[in-house]
Amino acid sequence: MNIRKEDVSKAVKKAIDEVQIIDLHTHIFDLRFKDLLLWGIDDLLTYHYLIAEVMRFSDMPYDEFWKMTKTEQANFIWKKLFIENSPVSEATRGVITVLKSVGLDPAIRDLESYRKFFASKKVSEYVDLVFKIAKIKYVIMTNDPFVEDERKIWIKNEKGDARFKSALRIDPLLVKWSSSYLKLKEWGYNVEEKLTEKTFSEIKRFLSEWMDRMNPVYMAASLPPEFKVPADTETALIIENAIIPVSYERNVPFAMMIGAKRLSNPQLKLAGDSVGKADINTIEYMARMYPHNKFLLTMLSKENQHELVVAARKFRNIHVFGCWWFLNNPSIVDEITRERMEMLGLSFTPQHSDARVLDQLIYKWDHSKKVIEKVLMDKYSDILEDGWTVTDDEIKRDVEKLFGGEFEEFLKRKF
Ligand code: FIX
Ligand code: ZN
Repeated sequence: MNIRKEDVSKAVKKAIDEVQIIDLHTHIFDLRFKDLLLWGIDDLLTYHYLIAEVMRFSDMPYDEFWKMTKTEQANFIWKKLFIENSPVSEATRGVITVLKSVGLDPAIRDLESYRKFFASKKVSEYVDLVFKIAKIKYVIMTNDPFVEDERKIWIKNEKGDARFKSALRIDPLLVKWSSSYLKLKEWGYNVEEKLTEKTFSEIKRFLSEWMDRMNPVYMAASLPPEFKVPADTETALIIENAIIPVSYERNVPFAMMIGAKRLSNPQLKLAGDSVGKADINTIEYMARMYPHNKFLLTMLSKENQHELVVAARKFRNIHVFGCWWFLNNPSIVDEITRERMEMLGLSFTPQHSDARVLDQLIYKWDHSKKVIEKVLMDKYSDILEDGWTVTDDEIKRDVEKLFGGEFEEFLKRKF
């Protein structure tokens, strides 16, 4: 039934409330990976976003911070960011949203009682609870075969949890070839540092074998602002001679996450990465040169967003996803989502969570959904104003596309 103009907000809210989300990019793991799955209050508080924030309120030497245990770090962060200051940043607000959503009272501000709550939970039940609260259909993990703790679990070939799909992460191949080739050699691949035809074909064999093992939804790499293809660099040569052909042959898209400036402040370790503007020409070159390949794309710099959307308009083999990392703040998600919808309609995925801690699925989706809801309401209102009509089913269809449906369609397409 057609929706009246005054009921559109209610209908959008309902559809967004009910949608089962496909989370395209996370750093969480299923239970096979044991301690690699982070969850609970201490992991929430020691999230690297909060480590970067807490150091701004302190002159503690970095080393001293890193020497503390996880509990001590969490105590320090709680005191500084939640007690001595109000938690108004997006990442601190996230902790409050999680506490409330799992039934705890943020107003009591009692870290020890929160700890008791999490200590009483069984992780398997907690996974179910978080998926239920956040309304997640499935998440896509980040799976790097160069990480020993992960690799040894994949080698066992145990059956996983269908709600956790994999993504074959290949940063080491692309950005650290001078050490990664030694690992490949150790694992029995006949490669040398010099990028010969034989080496490319062995890299392809490596990728294919890991695809057989992981059945990944896509291959992915996080790339620096200087990322450039074509170029006479190891990164560009490996992409054009190994990644692109395997990606095509296996119909597994290549996800490029571009603009991460690693270890800008090395003292902050994982929290020390920064952002830089990248060159959109590389993306257009790849989409144009390899029209039968599929690319998933997200860029970290706000300054790249407009040109990325334009590139996606020109090349249907690009699927834009997520407001990544420093962009995952309500004001920026609002602006970028409007920009994308105005130029791409519903042919993009507005958000992924990038959750590193299981519980973050709750807040990252809660906050993003509120923003996407507003954008969508405005867009429907504009067309209804001009005489268009929409039904509940159409709104539901559109919302499902934005929260993973269109991504799945993109995966099915063959260009
Ligand atoms: O490269 C990536 O996948 C980044 O998203 C992360 O490594 C980053 O540290 C992060 O957590 C961003 O949200
Ligand atoms: Zn990530």
